[in-house]
Amino acid sequence: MSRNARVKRETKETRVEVELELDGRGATRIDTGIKFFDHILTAFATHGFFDLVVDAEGDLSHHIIEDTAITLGKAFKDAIAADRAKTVRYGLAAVPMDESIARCAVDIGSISGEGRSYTVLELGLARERVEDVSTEDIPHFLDSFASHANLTLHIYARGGNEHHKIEAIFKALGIALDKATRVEERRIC
Ligand SMILES: [Mn+2]
Repeated sequence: MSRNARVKRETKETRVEVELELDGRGATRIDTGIKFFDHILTAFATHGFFDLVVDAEGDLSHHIIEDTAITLGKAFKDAIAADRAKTVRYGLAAVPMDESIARCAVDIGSISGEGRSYTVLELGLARERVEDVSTEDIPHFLDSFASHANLTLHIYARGGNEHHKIEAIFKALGIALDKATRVEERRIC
């Protein structure tokens, strides 16, 4: 069973290439030109034990983040759809980072089906910017990712430091997706 995907997406605004191996070791090569975005994508892949290559460039950071979400979502959909029959389906994670905590629940049950996804986000983000990322691009990334991967995603976060909160969100997402995509031999239907 080979669960990987390679997706390229090119528009007038951006060019994004994603290579994803679900059964990886958390090896990453990520370059979007946006330092904090690279940091949280690396945390996502490292803690989800995905091998992940992301190569992205574009005109504006909003476009790069949005189009990376779309491309990564499609890569997940393709990689999981290759063999979903025995996956666990649900994944949960709660990740603390000092004073912050992020809780994430995912359902990949409809990932190989038709266009059914749902996103619920209560992130409590207050500041306008974190490092070199506009805070509003974080929920936008998560929503775009979930809808293009066709998954149901709930994320709830609280804390006092926005960097900690967002980093915990991406780690929790990686861990929850790792659990949901794990193969369970006991499953017979
Ligand atoms: Mn950090």
